[in-house]
Amino acid sequence: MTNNVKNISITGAAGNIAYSAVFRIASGELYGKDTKINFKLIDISDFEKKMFGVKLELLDCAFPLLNSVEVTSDLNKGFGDADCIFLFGAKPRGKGMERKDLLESNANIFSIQGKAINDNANKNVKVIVVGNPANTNALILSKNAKNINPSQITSMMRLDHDRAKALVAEKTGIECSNVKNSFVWGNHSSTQVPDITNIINAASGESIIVDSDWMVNDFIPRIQKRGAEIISYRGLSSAASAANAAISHMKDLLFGSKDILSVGQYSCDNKYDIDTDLFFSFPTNCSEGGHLINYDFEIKNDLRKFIKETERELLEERDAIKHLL
Ligand code: NAX
Repeated sequence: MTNNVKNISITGAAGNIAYSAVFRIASGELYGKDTKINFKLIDISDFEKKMFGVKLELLDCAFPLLNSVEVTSDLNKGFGDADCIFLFGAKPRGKGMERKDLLESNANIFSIQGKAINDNANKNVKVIVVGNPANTNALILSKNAKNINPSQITSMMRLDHDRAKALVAEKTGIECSNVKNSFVWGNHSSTQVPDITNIINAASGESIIVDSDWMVNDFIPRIQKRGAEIISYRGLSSAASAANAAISHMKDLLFGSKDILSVGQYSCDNKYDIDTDLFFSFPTNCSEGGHLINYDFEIKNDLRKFIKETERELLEERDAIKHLL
């Protein structure tokens, strides 16, 4: 049996996305069938009992690769020696809560978590921020994890990316896996800009020409509001698809991918005239080892004005929490 062991920390471990993710990770979907896993499940102390239930279910699966499961609300323990971290936990918007209050309470959570990751995680740790507002939470986290290179911290845009690909596949009849060079710019919010002006059919190598009316009037708003559409049918927000996206995102960061991906990342040296101190989604390719390479796509069809709008929203979010940076 294998001697490889990885430590995986997960916040929001009593929540819905975590419940869809942990069993898949424990079965070997992230690190493969040759690596054992130590899980550290983290949530607030009120939910330790619920996390304990998740631990029991994990044990009941008798996964050959699952080495240990620890349940904790102590961040120093929870992030100890972590090789990779999924940050699903976040405070939801409560009744009567202003957007600014939501930003601020999450900023507090992510500044504390940033320090704990900095002090306790493996120095090569990879971190994905999923809890909303994911991009601004990632910025706060990064500012507080002073010894961790910002490129090791990313925010999740993969669900938006996969949604866009799937909708193009449905519209054109081309298999999903053959839709290439589709990606999403900006914030994980309703201002995000899904961009399908460069797509190709990998089977034929030919460009896929989409109707620009459909793109602007149907496709872009549908992707921007897809989260709300799911809630309107399920009564709950996306969980299994979000877990799937988080696992795919982390796997690509760990092992590399030749595809163009959408990754929320520190904008410090971007080529697109976006403010250089944000977490922003760019079209990206990951080398093995997770080095992020921004691609030089031309911005077409007036998408520039939408991209400026999503940047403006991120600047406003940053302004609202600037005292915590
Ligand atoms: P749930 O409400 O089911 O679970 C959230 C969990 O986080 C709860 O158990 C809560 O106790 C925990 N939590 C809160 N504060 C914490 C803290 N300080 N430390 C540790 N845990 C803490 O939400 P779920 O459906 O799992 O969604 C999790 C987050 O993902 C939400 O913020 C949601 O908005 C966000 N999403 C982000 C997506 C993205 O693409 N970036 C898509 C899916 C999802 O909407």
